[in-house]
Amino acid sequence: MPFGLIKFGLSKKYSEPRMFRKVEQPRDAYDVVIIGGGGHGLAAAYYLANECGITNVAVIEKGYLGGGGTGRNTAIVRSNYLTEDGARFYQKSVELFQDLSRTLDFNMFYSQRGHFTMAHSPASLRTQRWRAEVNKHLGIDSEVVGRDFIKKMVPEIDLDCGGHQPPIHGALFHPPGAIARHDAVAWAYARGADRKGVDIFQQTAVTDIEIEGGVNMSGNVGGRVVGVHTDKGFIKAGKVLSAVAGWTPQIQRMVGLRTPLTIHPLQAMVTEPLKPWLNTIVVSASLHTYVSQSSRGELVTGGSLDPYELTSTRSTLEFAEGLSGHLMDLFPFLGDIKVMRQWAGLCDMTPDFSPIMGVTPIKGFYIDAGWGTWGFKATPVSGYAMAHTIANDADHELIKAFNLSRFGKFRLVGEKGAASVGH
Ligand code: PYC
Repeated sequence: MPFGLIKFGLSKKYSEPRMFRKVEQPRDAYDVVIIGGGGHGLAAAYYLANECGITNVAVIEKGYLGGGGTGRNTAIVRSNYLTEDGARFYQKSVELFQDLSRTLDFNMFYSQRGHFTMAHSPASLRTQRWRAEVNKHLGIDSEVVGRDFIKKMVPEIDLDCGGHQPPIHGALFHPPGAIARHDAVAWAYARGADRKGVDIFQQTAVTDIEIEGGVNMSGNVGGRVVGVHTDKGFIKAGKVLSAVAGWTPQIQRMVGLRTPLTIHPLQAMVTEPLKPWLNTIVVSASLHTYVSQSSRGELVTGGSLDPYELTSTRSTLEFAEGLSGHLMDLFPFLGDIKVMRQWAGLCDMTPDFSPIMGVTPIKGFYIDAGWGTWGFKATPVSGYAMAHTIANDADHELIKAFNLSRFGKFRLVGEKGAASVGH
């Protein structure tokens, strides 16, 4: 064992540095309480403190930081969306991601790889063309490419899928597509927020939210937030952000808000490490498969949503079998590779496949939800936009289209065609 390591381990002088302070007890009051210590909640805390000058902030997490959707995704970053609102929003996220390791002084292993969305039919190719046009209009690097280009970039792929599936006709290629180390994103935002004075509480549950006013005479939800009850006591706060993704229904019940969210598990798995061979991210929505190779050599891969509503992060053999079959349709030589781990995350699905963000009918209660299968890549921009929304008590320009009120006005932001995951 290297001498430096022994010295570090035994000496009090070299005690293990903590990434952030451990605050035992919340204060009586904060300006803002953020429910949820995942990437989104922590990023909102960081931008509130760093950009909006609001540092009297508490983040309340019932488990551990990044233990929900942040640590359970396949870490893909891209902005090749279908609608102008979606593409613009994710474009800002990619820009923030590209500089994030430097901004937060924390290596997130951000690795730009290029992202292929394979089209197995003329109809799918048409959708990819549409996406490419929207993307190009906004200055996002995306292009429809043919089979020769795909084969050159991914020589191992079987474009005919062994005859078991419809052949690949072409693809949408998005050079800025990237992967990152997902835990590091949560830790870096937590450390950044902590250094600005934000208090972070893990293993602390919000049990209720106190509203003054509440439901009015016409039965409409309203009133204003005055604080949150936790298992460590009541915390007074005039502004509360819910950033709990798959747990949003539990929080929305506390304030009497209705959303059209349904919760479904989404499963993923990693293989044993292999020598580097896959330099890009490969997605086939028709085969319900997406795969990239991590810096450790593991193939990180996932499938479609479980088709039933369930708030549980169990994983199934049926999923591993189904996904392995589709992976082998694309890359037949993977037949001998071992699967090392599999898991599930919770997806809070909206009818239009876009998030729900912004102010709500309850004054001081803000929502960041509807992350479905696309939440990790929005971590920086959701934090940034929610921080500005909370500070100004008005939806930030980038998220105006995603307000909960759109469902009552039939102004949906249809992004199903840009989802990587089969539904
Ligand atoms: O939206 O890029 C995506 C994605 C990949 C895996 C799950 N969602």
